[in-house]
Amino acid sequence: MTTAVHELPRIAGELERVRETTLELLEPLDDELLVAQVSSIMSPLVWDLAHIGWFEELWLVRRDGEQSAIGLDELYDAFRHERAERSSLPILRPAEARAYLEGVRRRTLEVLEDEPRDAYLYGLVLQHELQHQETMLQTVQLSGVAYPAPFHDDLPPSPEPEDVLVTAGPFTLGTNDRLWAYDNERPAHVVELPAFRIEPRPVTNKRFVEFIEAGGYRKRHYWSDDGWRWLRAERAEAPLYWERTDGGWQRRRFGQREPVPPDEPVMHVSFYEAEAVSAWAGKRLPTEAEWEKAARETGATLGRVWEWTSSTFSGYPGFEAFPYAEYSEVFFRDEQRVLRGGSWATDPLVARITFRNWDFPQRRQLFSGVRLASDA
Ligand code: AVJ
Ligand code: FE
Repeated sequence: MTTAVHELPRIAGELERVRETTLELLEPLDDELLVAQVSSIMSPLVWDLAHIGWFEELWLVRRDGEQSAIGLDELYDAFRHERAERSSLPILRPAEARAYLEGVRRRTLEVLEDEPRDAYLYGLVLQHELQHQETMLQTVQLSGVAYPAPFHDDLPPSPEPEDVLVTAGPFTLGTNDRLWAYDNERPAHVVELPAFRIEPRPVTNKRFVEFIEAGGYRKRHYWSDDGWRWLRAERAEAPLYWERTDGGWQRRRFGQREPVPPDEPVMHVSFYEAEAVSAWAGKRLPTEAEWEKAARETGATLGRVWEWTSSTFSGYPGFEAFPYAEYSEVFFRDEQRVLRGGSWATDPLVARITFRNWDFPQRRQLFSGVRLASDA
């Protein structure tokens, strides 16, 4: 799919918009934080930054098989080194990384003008940068530094929801779109589901506190075997960043302590906690097929928190890796759980109904919450 001339201004505009957001996101942070290994499960922020440029160079500038000019493949190919090792590699310093991104961008725009690459490659690179923005915000939150928390007041209160019935019958899961969709969203295929019920909104903090006060973190029967093992090892008593005080539950959000806002969706819960709160409510997690059908037929509230589903990450029937197996295929493993919907930190270019996110079930640094389903 080559790029039509009339598409060029939109592509150039999106490249600029997304880059501005990346730089704005890092702007308030000093170099010391940018190079720090904040957590063993995250890259140093300056690695994410240069990796964004490296990925752009790979897909939008370099010719097939061409090496990166200054040997950056060894440093910025995500499969060469674990995240925890990256701060001890000779990675670019913040000023060098910024200069590298600028240089790549200059060449990207030249190529775009002279001999544009296939349109989907621009979509790939834009979405890649946006996904790393969300990853970087997770790292900033983990670091605990004071940071102008974005979008905080945009979350409207969500009153406790009623169930919505989704009637039995076939629907189309996934898409055949080849412009914006990732390989793991294809091919579209018909799935037949029994009727089920699903809540129209994610579980709120207020409801999650009820779960905690009901002994949710102490009662074995709410937890799966793996979940209970995780709970014992982690000694979790509440979502990540929460703390019980004399004045009630507080949380740390981008360096600020604040009372947990009762009407916001609960955030920073693992898959295991999502399962447990479901069991406490007498419900269950939706499968990702149920999630997508409900989103199509009932109009979901996308973009508040990522929602854990009960599905493990795998290829749809007829899946073909494209354009590289390391985006999705190497993660098709039973231990990876699918999350759907998108969080407040997810750009609309990424948060589409068919988009599939995934992570290990124990992860809580994600802006992750939970929505409850049940059999009809
Ligand atoms: C889709 C968020 C799981 O961060 O591992 C970024 C996105 N892939 N660079 C990840 C991704 C390659 C991916 N997730
Ligand atoms: Fe990446």
